[in-house]
Amino acid sequence: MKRFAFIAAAAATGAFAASAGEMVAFADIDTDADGQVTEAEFTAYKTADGEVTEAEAAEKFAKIDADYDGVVTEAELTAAVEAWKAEKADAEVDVEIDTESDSGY
Ligand SMILES: [Ca+2]
Ligand SMILES: [Ca+2]
Repeated sequence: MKRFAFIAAAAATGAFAASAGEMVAFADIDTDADGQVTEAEFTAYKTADGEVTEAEAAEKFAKIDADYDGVVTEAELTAAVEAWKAEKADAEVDVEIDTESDSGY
């Protein structure tokens, strides 16, 4: 029973870490607190847990840096997070629509 409790706790911690990763805090990424996130700061933040490679981080950074000036502002980050949320909401709606259309075939 103890072993089961430990596994459940570990799973819960993992789930929390995943959702915390999605709730991006600008200040956490902007390590020198100059109000701008450089690619180096972003890469260091994203690769810290070892789940994201430097190449993946660079790709994400390029997507967030909407005006391509090489730094991400808090506004750009917020916009990217909002876009991601909207995308996720759309995806959930699509799944529901797909499920219904599939039953029609
Ligand atoms: Ca910075
Ligand atoms: Ca920018």
